[in-house]
Amino acid sequence: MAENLVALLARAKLIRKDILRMTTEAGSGHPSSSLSATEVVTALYFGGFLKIDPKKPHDPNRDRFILSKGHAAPVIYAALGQLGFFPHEEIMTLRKLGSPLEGHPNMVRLAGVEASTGSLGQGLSLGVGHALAARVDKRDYHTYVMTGDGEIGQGQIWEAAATAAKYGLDNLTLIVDRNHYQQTGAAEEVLNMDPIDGKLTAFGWKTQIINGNDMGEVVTALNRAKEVKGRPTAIVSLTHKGQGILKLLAKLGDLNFHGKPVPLKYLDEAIAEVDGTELTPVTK
Ligand SMILES: Cc1ncc(C[n+]2csc(CCOP(=O)(O)OP(=O)(O)O)c2C)c(N)n1
Ligand SMILES: [Mg+2]
Repeated sequence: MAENLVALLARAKLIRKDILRMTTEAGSGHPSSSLSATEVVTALYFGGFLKIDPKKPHDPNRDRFILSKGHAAPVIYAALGQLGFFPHEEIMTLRKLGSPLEGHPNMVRLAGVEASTGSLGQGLSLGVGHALAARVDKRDYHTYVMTGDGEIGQGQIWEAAATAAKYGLDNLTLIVDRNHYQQTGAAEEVLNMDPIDGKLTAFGWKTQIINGNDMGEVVTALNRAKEVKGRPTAIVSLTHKGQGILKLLAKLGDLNFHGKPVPLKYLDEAIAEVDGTELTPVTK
């Protein structure tokens, strides 16, 4: 059942806290990349957009979400765990030997994961494949793909973008998580892909630019995306890497915080920031 806006905002907090706890427990992983994507992932999984059923994870009619920026796996593990695709407490096994919650999503090990990603640049091609398959099989499922803003420097993204436009894949939606950073620094300094919406428009896509950390804007954009006919649609989702714990990241002096878990001694502070509550000062 689709959650309303108030419930989605509360859900996003639960997702963020799961992301923080599981990566700190693992001692590795990519919380900041997961936190920027939280509103979009929350809206997709809990806002009534993805028609999926944890009891029938391989239903041929299910909608697909492909996390092309696979290093943000904790955000989908949090969503899948909260939906009951696996026992929720297993999120704490992230990256442990034998756990199906691998550092990058593995579709063979975990039901609900649509694609094994992590080698950046491949997810949009996989999405084009699913969208074309839907047409061939006469099924009306929708395929969503999320890439990073650094990731779109990969050439394969643009082969897929051209192919999606060629076939007029209106059952495909790309979300670019425009958090302004990639692994080694500012995304536009490593390889400037601006204007992202202009490039996609030139390739034949319908585009929207939104504040991707505003749940209301995300829900509106996803609704609009479903209405587009005759061409694929993209949402350039302007976000903050580490959204939810930006005060802590500023204090730690690293607003990218790429591939770093929050150290255990800061975990309570991070969770309090997500909750919007102040930690009770420790009195001596
Ligand atoms: C093909 C490939 N090259 C390099 C990497 C290493 N790598 C992992 S995350 C990352 C940065 C990705 O940045 P972005 O797409 O902006 O995602 P963000 O973490 O900012 O959400 C890189 C280069 C990779 N996973 N795959
Ligand atoms: Mg980025």
